[in-house]
Amino acid sequence: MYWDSKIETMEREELERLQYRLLKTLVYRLYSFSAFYHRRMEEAKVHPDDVKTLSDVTKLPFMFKRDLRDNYPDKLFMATQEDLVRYHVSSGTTGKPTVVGYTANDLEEWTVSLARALTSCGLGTKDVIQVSYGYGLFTGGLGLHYGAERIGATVIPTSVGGTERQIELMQDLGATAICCTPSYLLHMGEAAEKMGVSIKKDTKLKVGILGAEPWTAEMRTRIQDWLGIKAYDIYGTSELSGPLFTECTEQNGIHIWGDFAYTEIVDPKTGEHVGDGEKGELTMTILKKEALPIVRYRIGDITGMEHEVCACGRTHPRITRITGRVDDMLIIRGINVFPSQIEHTLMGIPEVGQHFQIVVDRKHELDALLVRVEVKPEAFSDKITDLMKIKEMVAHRLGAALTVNVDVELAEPGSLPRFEGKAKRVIDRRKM
Ligand code: DLL
Repeated sequence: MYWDSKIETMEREELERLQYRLLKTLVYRLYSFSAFYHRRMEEAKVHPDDVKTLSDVTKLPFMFKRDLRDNYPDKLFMATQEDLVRYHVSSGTTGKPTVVGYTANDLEEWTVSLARALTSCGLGTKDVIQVSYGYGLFTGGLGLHYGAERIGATVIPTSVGGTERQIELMQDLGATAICCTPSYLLHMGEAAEKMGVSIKKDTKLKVGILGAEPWTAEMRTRIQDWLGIKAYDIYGTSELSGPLFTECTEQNGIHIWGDFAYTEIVDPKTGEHVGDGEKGELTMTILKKEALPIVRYRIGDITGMEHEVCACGRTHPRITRITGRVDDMLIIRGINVFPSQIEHTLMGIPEVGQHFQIVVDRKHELDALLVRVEVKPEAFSDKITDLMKIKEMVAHRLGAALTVNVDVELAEPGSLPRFEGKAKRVIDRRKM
């Protein structure tokens, strides 16, 4: 159990005073000791003395992924190699990777954040936690490993892959929780069934800590019903340290520890703040990071923020489920389509399975959107007429939800790709 009631249930005003103190210290440190931030602040004509309240954070310049890439590998670091105790490297979907360095204090802050988060999911010393995120340069495995050990749980460090062995160990060692991507858990559930194992009936699994990729509320319902677990959303990015924040047992938004991060949601076009609850681009300042400070970092993920106190008693702000990335949006004949809208619609159709693929192409100079989706084994009868009806219905539902024409291909159960890490469901041939 890792429950810091003094911090986690702090009044909002008190938390904001603490954030202001941390921000002020950070800004002075950066202005004095970082050539990069000093130059950026001069360009923005802001001096640390101008930060007089927490809302003055908006005077500070934004930071983008390209700033990290342009300064590859370690030009933004504010710690010497002697002070660093670890590197993680994100592969990045495009361009150069980003390298993150950690001091011992950075690892400690990261571990505490996750220890609080896992506790808020009801986990503790009685739990056996299987960590099936990749161990290595990716932050998922090691991050959750240390967080889980800190709450006194017993860790099974399986990492990704070797799915049959994962299922055997889950049974033999009595795993009560699993940490992995939602798509890997779907794959594991199916692999277990092929081995004659029902995760719901034949294992002790009761909790999933699932994230590192977008997934919808409908997918959560399916996973929970199928596997008999409670599935919690976990969020983070390598630049912020790694996986950091989760929902609590209320499953009502991801708690962002305010003593760790100051969160803003901005309009991706104007950079202005949006209202409470409104969707925009997640922007974060990590208040205590030593080796690689992160200030007003435009993460690119789309979400909204709430400030109401959670029913669990925690007072820190919460963000809603990430619905996609600013750069994930597909523009189909001028209409904006997010992959999450497609998942949302598909998962509301009982005849289809959990696996799908989105293919965008250009045909006769026009964008064409194709959705391939597996049908459930029970719907995959030999009656062609039934399948035709399902196909038409899926195309109709998607067309209505997205307001663009969608071609649908029904795929046989088990025929679309499965993923051990982050799923790659979109193939945009226009970019190839
Ligand atoms: O994915 C860190 C992580 C590990 C998070 C394990 C959760 C669990 P990166 O590889 O740097 O770090 O990728 C970060 O993944 O900007 C989002 O676009 C996406 N992402 C992460 N968690 C979620 C989530 C890790 N819960 C990028 N929902 C982020 C939606 C997520 N997208």
